[in-house]
Amino acid sequence: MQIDIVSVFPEFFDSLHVSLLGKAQDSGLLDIATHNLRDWTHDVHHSVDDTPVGGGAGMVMKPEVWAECLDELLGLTAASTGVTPEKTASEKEKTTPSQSAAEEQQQPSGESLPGTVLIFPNPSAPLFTQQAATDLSKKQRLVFGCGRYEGIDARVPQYYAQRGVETREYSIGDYVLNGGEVAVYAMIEAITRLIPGFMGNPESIVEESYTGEPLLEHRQFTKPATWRGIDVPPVLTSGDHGKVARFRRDEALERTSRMRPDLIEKIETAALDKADRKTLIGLGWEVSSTHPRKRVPSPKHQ
Ligand code: 6GU
Repeated sequence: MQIDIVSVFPEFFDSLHVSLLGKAQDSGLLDIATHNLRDWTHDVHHSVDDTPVGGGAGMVMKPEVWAECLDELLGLTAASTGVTPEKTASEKEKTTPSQSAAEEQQQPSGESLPGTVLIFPNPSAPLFTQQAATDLSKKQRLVFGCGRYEGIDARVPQYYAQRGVETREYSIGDYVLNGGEVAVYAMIEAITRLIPGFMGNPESIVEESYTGEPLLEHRQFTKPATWRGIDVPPVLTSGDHGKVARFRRDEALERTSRMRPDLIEKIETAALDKADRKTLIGLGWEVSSTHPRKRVPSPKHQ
């Protein structure tokens, strides 16, 4: 996989060359190139931002600089596109501006550079999930455009989507960062570790949280069995593999129920065995329909 990262702080990504990511690059599995957006400026100040049209605080990154950079990296020649027809409000629901832009052109996203995805971190975009990471780990080339300040002029992702480049925008969570760099770093780690051959032990991918069933993982312990007066759960040292598996499964269900009940609601009830159902019922869930539902506490007697 080839990864290109455009940023005004390319040195931020220097640490992508250490650890497992460094090894993957040495072995040829992965090729990561960083680019300084300012290399595509022409003015003496190398300016990349300007004030927002319509007013407001902060600065917005200029479309011209981004387009010169991305045209070159993507091997596209500069060309203008025609006027795009409008969509109805309901058709626009649940699409990012770049997705809807591609659809407005009646052009399947990804038509012009198959295998390449252009990704913009954006706190006002759909959440980046394990599903997105899995999907992106199968692509040939990812190009990340890191915005700073108040983000990049919205016409940039729209433009590339209209030119048939598969273009996506993602947020990594409900909090605000100073720029897209940390978000891109997180996405790259999540994506690249899923490339076949990247991990030393592929089983660790299968077992962990968010793959398959969306459950949080059980707690992990190593030796000694007693440390500073705290014991590991005795069942884990019992040698009974069946009991260990059940204990871990119940712990995963209990932790998920307590910390992420939204994930329990996503489980297909059909995927739960008898013991899972019993555990969930004990945790206050109803398991009679397609997905578990939290039982409403019955009103107290007066
Ligand atoms: Cl993708 N960017 C920024 N600036 N803040 C974020 C984010 C992205 N995701 C969550 N917060």
